[in-house]
Amino acid sequence: MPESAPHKDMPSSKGPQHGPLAEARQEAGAQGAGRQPASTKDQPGQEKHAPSSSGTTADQVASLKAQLAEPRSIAIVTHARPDGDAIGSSVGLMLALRQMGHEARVVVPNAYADFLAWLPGLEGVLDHQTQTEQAAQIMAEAELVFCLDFNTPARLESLAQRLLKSDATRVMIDHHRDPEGFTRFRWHDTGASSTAELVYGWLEDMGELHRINRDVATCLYIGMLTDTGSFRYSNTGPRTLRVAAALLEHGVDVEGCYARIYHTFSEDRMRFFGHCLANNMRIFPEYRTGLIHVSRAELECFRVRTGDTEGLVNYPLSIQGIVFSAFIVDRTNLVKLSLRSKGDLNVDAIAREHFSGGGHRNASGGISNTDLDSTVQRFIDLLPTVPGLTA
Ligand SMILES: [Mn+2]
Repeated sequence: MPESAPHKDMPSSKGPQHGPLAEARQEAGAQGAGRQPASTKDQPGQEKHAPSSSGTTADQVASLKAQLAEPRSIAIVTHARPDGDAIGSSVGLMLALRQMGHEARVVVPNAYADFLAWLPGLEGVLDHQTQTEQAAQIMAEAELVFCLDFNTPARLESLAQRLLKSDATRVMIDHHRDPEGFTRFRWHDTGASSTAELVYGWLEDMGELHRINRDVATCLYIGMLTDTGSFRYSNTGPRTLRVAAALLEHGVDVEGCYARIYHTFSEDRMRFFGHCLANNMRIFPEYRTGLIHVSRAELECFRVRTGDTEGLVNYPLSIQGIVFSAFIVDRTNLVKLSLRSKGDLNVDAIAREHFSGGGHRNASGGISNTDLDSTVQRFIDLLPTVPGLTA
């Protein structure tokens, strides 16, 4: 994903994890999950001393330590269409668990993006969609299942049933709001930048920080880098940078990591962005709004591939004074909208009310059943009605 990727600019929220809402949520990720105290409800012994920022109790730490005192078969699962944090935290944990003497594999519901394909340890990842039998076997044999970067089994899609069927001990490590109670153990902190940051905390709690080597550090660093938009979103806290610093002590190649994640445009994609910005962007200063529209013919002309439009919606927000941005694209059978805002402007409400969608306050998505031109016009017509837009 590009540097400008919208992914993580918003708080996460609960609700059904499918349809346009889920898509917007997926786009929005977990950034800004809010620096709130970790939820400790449903946790055994929550009144006891909490040794870590995740609200995990000393009892929980001791109990899990005891379970890991002998070699175990461990599966690590993470959410569908896994992003940098999902893969980085999962593979980083897998490599650390292996060094602790366990047999560990990562099972993903479906494919991760190409820009992650260089990470160390990926040979330990099974794709439940394409390697179903092997993945099923790992899930069936696992004594423990670590659930990383998601808080409801629904985010596992087709893999969810395998998780719920297994009688393995489940451990959640996550930073999304309102976790469901489907795990025995929980390392959960909405104030953490990323699940990768929490995996570091987990290793700390377990007394296993010495397992971190350059590969583990690189995986965890990628999780932190991508979930914080390169350490620039509001979820970047003092601890985030302290943990990142500790990872750098292990020799993470900062420049190389950045380039492998963000300097990944094809020439087609770069020219497509240029075309959109030069020819398809409309700015409405009186409404502090920018809009980019793309037709199906243009998608074909620039050989735009899945994921190539990602991040484009953020560009108008870089114009001084613009607080509201829309990307409207004519996909096969459907016109789709991505909405972004800065500050208090609630694009979740706009998407819900006008475009059968939703998401977060500053990042949402929706759909339109009319054609591209009339959708664009409808969007422009609603600007005067949006509270707080006129300066
Ligand atoms: Mn995350």
